[in-house]
Amino acid sequence: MNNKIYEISPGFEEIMPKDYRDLVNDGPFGKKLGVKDLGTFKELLEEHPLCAGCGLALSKRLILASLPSPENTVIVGTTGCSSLSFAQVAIHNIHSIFGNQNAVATGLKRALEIRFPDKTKDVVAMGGDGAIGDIGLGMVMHSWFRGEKFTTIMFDNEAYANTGGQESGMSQKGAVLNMAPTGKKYAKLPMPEIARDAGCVYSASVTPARPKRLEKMVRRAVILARKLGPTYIQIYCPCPTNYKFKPSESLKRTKDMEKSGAYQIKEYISPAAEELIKKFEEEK
Ligand SMILES: Cc1ncc(C[n+]2csc(CCOP(=O)(O)OP(=O)(O)O)c2C)c(N)n1
Ligand code: SF4
Ligand SMILES: [Mg+2]
Repeated sequence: MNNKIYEISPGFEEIMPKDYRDLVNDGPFGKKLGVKDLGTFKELLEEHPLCAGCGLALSKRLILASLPSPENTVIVGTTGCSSLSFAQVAIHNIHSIFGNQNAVATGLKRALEIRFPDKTKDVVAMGGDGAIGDIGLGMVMHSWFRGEKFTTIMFDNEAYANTGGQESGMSQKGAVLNMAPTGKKYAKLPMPEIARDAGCVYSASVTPARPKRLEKMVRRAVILARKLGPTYIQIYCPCPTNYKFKPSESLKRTKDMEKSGAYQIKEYISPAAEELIKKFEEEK
């Protein structure tokens, strides 16, 4: 990754926060690292405002460390807890109004293709389960129907966390939240299957308890989107604040969710995507 875009203007070195100086001086740019080196560098700067133990923060760091070409990537975020830490992200990103991320990403990807015809520019739309699975679902699905070539990543904390804990379509049946006191009445939306059926050439679900798997999925999704069409990844992000468990128990909860089958790791790959994956993973 080229760190030119983050260089500190002469004369401002002293007043920039230490985290920022560390990032410029010792960051991952130009080195081929990955999730195994997480903790030795910062793509999501420290001092972000998410709660202690928030699964979004960990998942976001893992995603950022997994992007195949971060200096040529633009992230389109949207309203929700995840948007609160985009100011700390050292990769180009823009904010879109709640649920609009896939419409904005569509325009951006098309514009980048016209502006940089000889370069590969990756676009990744990211948002919560409310933004992607509920309120923005129409725009999400239509970007998939149209075959837009970018990746959509859902931070699935199974709630509208940022607004105090309403149930979402992605909450589990029976989930009780601050503003869903009688328990959710219907099942979690089958988003990986919906994505597959709506035209995503690659659709996967994973948790941050499996960083290597997550890394592989993000790389596959972004590279496949360049050539073939839309791709989707869903990541379970435990929310201790709304689900009322200790922040120190987030990873344990994630593993328990997997063990009980409440959260399943999935990967759907279209035949064309399978062929392409074989090619680029052999080359690698
Ligand atoms: C158009 C619009 N509708 C509703 C809201 C209020 N709102 C802000 S964040 C949010 C919930 C976000 O839930 P989710 O996408 O799951 O993200 P999380 O906060 O859980 O990470 C809602 C309903 C808004 N800001 N804009
Ligand atoms: S409310 Fe939940 S999702 Fe939002 S920052 Fe806190 S722990 Fe993370
Ligand atoms: Mg949510």
